[in-house]
Amino acid sequence: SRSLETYSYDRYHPMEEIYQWMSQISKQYTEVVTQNFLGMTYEARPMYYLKISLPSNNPKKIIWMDCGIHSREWIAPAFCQWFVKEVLQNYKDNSKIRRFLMNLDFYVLPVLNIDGYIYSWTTDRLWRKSRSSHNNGTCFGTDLNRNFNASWCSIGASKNCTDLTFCGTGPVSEPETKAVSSFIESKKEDIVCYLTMHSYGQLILLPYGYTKNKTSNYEELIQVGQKAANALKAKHGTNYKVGSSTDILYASSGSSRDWARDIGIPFSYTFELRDNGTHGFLLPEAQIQATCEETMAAVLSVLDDVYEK
Ligand code: ING
Ligand code: ZN
Repeated sequence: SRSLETYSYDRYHPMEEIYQWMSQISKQYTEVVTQNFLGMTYEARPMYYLKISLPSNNPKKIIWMDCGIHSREWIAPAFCQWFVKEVLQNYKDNSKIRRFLMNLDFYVLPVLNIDGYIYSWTTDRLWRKSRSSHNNGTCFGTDLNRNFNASWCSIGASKNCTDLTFCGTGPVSEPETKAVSSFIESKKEDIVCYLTMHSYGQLILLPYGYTKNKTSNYEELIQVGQKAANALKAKHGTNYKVGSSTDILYASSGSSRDWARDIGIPFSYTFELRDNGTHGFLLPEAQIQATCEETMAAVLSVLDDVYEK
């Protein structure tokens, strides 16, 4: 099959199609991509990440990217798929991508919150959280981006299940966050960059969200982020703001990005993709291509900087 070429990257896809896409591209590109089991979701669906890696004698560092921790932010999984497609289509001819792959492995988790993503397709388009059951089955969903072990539930998160930012019953109480945390923890010595894709707001956010304190490499994170925002704008003129979560968005605890920085991954960013609120989470399919093109430019810019360090 020619799934990589014929798949519609400018459309949103239900989870079943994303599962098929993952399995097909890993069969079509056996020499560079493998599909790997990460864990099970609350509703017992398998989570897989794609590892894109070329054989090389160099010791390689890892770039991690996850999409779809919040289910209604459909543009994020669309970007993870776009990113994989671009790398696979271009690594042979594009010297920059080839050079990255000689020195870096990409680990991509296209949909982190699979149960929520399916629910946003079948039942409630604006569902954000996971689908875990609480209070004797009367309340559903943990905000997985408040459930990581980074000053858990101290600020900008709620202990009430009926809230959108419910932090769960304890740090890393959810199977999805457990799967991601333990995998990243096991590879942390080699991971140089943690990227997590959200929408919307057109922001590149750096740590921290749970404190006003700055990370030790704050200036560098700002510089790399600002350069990425410039590369992004050069594509289609889209404006992004760059800064820490507390400075330019809001305070929040338990995010994957803050946790990744706290365990020692030097570069850790949240991308808030298009738009600025006109369509919000309901970004029209007509904007997928341009959004992915510009985001790709930004991510490549980050990789350029990360790779040189
Ligand atoms: N925004 C993110 C949220 O989880 C965020 C913003 C990211 C805050 C990372 C803190 C850390 O609320 C969306 N749109 O989900
Ligand atoms: Zn989000």
